[in-house]
Amino acid sequence: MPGPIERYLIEKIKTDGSIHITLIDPEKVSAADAARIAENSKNSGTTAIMIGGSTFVSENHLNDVVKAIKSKIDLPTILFPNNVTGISPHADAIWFMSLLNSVDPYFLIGAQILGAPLVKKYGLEPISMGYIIVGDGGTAGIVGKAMALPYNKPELAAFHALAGQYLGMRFIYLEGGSGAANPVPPEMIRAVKHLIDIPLIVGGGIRTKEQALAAASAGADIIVTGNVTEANDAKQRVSEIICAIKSIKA
Ligand code: 1GP
Repeated sequence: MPGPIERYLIEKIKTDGSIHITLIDPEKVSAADAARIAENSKNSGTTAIMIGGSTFVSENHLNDVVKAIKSKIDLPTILFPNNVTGISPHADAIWFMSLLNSVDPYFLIGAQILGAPLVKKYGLEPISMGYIIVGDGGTAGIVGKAMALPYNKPELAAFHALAGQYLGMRFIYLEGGSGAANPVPPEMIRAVKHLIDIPLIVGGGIRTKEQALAAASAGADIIVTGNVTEANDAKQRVSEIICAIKSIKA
């Protein structure tokens, strides 16, 4: 049964069309900076805050970051773990994810087996998600030992996504890699969306309203931005991105 955070996301997608989620990488920011970024993003109209990063390992700092964010804003906090060290008892929910194109069983099911009892103990809401790394894959691709799917093979991404749906996953995430030179191309988003019936998350390298609009128009239900949210002119750029994706439904 979907929990309250999942129902909130689905409801938002229903009313707004495409929605935006802010990703905060605890490795890159202090707890105070994370809280400031989250507050600015909330003011710009973001829907939720995701917390995680590919090479992040300090559980203490993760706890501080989540607590600081929660003390400032009331948006849902969703963990985006790279490993079992990415689990904090202070968050609301966790993407309970499997890296579908990893060649290492640890990232397919090993970390999940170790993490599941912690998720239960902490009372976190698990939201099942199939994670697919595409393009050059960036750090996430290297750490997760993914066979990154080339941008010119959209059908491969679609087959992975459909397999995830058939395995019971309730969201699919197409990941271009944080800071990717080129975001996931609209043709790939379209091909995946055409085959699946569950919400599609797209992130990695989205820096402009034009890129966000292209992704949302191609079928992305959730647009994730990380780097842009930490930029000096973040307030304006995140607001523009959110306005752009909302304009599709309007
Ligand atoms: C990375 O998809 C996210 O996991 C966000 O990427 O930092 O490039 O926005 P950016």
